[in-house]
Amino acid sequence: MTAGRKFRDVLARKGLVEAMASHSPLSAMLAAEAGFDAIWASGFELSAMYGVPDVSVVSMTQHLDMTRAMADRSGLPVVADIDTGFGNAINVLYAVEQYERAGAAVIVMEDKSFPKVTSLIAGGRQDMVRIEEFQGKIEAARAARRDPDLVIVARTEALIAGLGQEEALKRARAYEAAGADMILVHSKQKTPDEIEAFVRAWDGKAPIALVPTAYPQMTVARVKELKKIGLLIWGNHAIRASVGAMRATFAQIRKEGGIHGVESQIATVDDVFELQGMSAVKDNEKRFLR
Ligand code: SPV
Ligand code: MG
Repeated sequence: MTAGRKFRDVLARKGLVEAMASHSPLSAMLAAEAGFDAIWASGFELSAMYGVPDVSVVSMTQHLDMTRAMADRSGLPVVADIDTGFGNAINVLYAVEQYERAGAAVIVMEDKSFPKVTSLIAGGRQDMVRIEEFQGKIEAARAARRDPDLVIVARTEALIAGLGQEEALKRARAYEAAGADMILVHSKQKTPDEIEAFVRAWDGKAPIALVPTAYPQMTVARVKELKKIGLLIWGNHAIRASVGAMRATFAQIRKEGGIHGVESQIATVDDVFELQGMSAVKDNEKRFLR
């Protein structure tokens, strides 16, 4: 079964796919262990992992390699955040071919111009491409997929750019007309109002994807009440959890002059061995090493 088919099956069965952000194969494995349906191969998380801003600095190759490794290790469908598609429609043709081969189930492409600026930053430059240009990019994505089940998500940044609901709806309708399977609408409002108004006004057939980072009051239960949502992305909680945990641990070791105090608070070495599959290594040593 292809990755895209697997994603579509979960969507059909559950009505809502819940994806957790990841920046590494290990974080993707932990998301799978926690019971999420899919992995969000977040550009923000990977950029942060490299210690650089999410402004098209991380290359397609870096993100693609991580997508492949996360799909391989987690076994979950991966929702690949390909930002602007790394250029124009010609770049999109190449990118989609590569991401499908890397095992991505879903491709999310946003209607900002390359190089992009991260969406949630206060006062960020949020330059958009023309609607017709983005329709060409969606058509290129559709033309490049070999598997008809690979899900193409068009993400509009109209609300992020402050262009308002009418522009967001106009773009979403145009992107659905160009063949997008799903529409992601992003907002940085501190409450769900803006997004809920959009969802109520949405008159298309395509399900909506949300990333409620800025408006954490949006729970799974509330999303289900909205009916039209097909994909819920917890956008950056793997990297933020890591930053918090590492900071606290490092500070405590410095303060206490040793590692004795943190011992009971962090994962055991055996726990990490288990994640790495060391028990299988031991079994295989018995079987094959002579
Ligand atoms: C990401 O996680 O890379 C996203 C979501 O695109 S956001 O950072 O909120 O734009
Ligand atoms: Mg992103």
